[in-house]
Amino acid sequence: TEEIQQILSTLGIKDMNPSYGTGQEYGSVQGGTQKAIHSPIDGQYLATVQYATREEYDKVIGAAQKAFVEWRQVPAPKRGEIVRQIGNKLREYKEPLGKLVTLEMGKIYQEGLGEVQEMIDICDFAVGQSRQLYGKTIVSERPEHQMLEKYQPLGIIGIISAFNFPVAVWSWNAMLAAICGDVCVWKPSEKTPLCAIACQHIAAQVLKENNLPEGIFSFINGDAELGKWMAEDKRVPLVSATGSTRMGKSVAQTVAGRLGKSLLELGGNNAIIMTANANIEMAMRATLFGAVGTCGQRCTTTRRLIIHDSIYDNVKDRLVKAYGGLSIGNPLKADTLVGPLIDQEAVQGFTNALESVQKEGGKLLTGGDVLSLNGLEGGNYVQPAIVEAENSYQMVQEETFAPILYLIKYSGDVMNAIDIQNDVKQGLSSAIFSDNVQETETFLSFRGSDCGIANVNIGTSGAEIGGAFGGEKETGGGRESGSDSWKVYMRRQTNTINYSQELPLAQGIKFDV
Ligand code: UN1
Repeated sequence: TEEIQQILSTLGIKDMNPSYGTGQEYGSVQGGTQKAIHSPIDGQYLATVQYATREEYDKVIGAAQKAFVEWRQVPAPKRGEIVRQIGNKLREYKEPLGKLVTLEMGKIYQEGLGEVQEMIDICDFAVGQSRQLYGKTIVSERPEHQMLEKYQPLGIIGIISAFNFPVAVWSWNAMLAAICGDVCVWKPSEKTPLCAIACQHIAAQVLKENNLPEGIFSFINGDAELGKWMAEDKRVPLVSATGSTRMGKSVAQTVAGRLGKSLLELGGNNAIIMTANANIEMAMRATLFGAVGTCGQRCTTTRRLIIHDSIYDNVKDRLVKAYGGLSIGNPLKADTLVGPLIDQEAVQGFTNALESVQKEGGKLLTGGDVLSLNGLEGGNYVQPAIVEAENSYQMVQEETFAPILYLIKYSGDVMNAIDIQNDVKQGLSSAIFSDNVQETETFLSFRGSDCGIANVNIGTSGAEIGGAFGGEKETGGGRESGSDSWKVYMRRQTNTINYSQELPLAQGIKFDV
């Protein structure tokens, strides 16, 4: 608790009263449920936050609507300047914020810092993008006509984010939305509200320093009910939701019911293919990071390893050995590679999945224990597991948000491996390790990986922010972060301008009066 107090005060958060979260102008949150937050590291109490009531939610949306009218008038490069200042503050607060991520979410400190770095990077990206909200000019089929395409601000963007990337995913959405002229209302995961309070505080400080309304970036704590309010709310033209497929389906159906837009980045079931031509050394390192990094709680986590039969036993033995030497423990300690799971429910999910997959015929090769570590008895530690399995097993088809790696053997051609890789409901990230160009190009071709992310000789997780991030099938189809993802946050308009004195109709239609 002393540690958390120190971090919060370094971040300038004097009052842990969650009323802060919805912004000072709106008054305090008084009505809703209280929720105590405990660290997954050792179970220590961190703070208590309060959920907003429906009235308070409406107040925040009302203020966001007002802020939008002001913000959309600010020229996009000037909006970029605000995002630049946020990026600078994040640089300044990188260590305490990274540490807060570790304390509240449990990922190792290096990954906590890495997550803040993703925020800084997306700020830089958004600043550049703020001068590049390009539309096309289009030649008209009519004389002395001109056509063009414009991107206009959309309005309020609802952001629903997950516990596993408690700060970065907000920034991917919020920084792009901001340069597009939109305002954001953020519903962070119930499991990581403190990280959200810290980010909100940083954004609010910058707004205040620039005399801008705080409704440009808002946040509200709440549970699934709050998510439902947002999904149903016509005042929120776009809802961007990151998390489980179950949550995404419910949000998408509700948003679609009012013909709103949703941007979905949901579950993955990511595989690495290791062919007979793989550089095994590299593939092993990528697999380890992908499978046990963040304790298996990335949506890009490597969950399946599809290995050619000629190298299968070799890879299996080496992996089992490497798993034996993993340093599991306090994520704040420099030599720890695997921290805790987020909560006891996740630990239960891990053990249940292992039990089920063994009933289906899976063979547990290593790991699977629930650990009680000295001095960290209240933490949620597990021994990452490797299971020999078939792709068709029901458990292998599911995304279990925990460190379980399934080994699947294939034989013959690379197409056999690709078919296995694609034979799941999800379609987020995928990778192949091979030094054979026929194999790698096939993997990247129309009959190759069906995922939103397909990599060669690097693993499934740890994507750079410059690319569009997201996936196909039950992953939801949305793309966040880099490339042209910004377009989702704008409404697109086609303009036809006639600078002649005639009124020729399209398609040569005659309609003379
Ligand atoms: C997520 O798990 O929701 O590619 C995001 C990665 C990170 C982002 C993961 N850059 O693993």
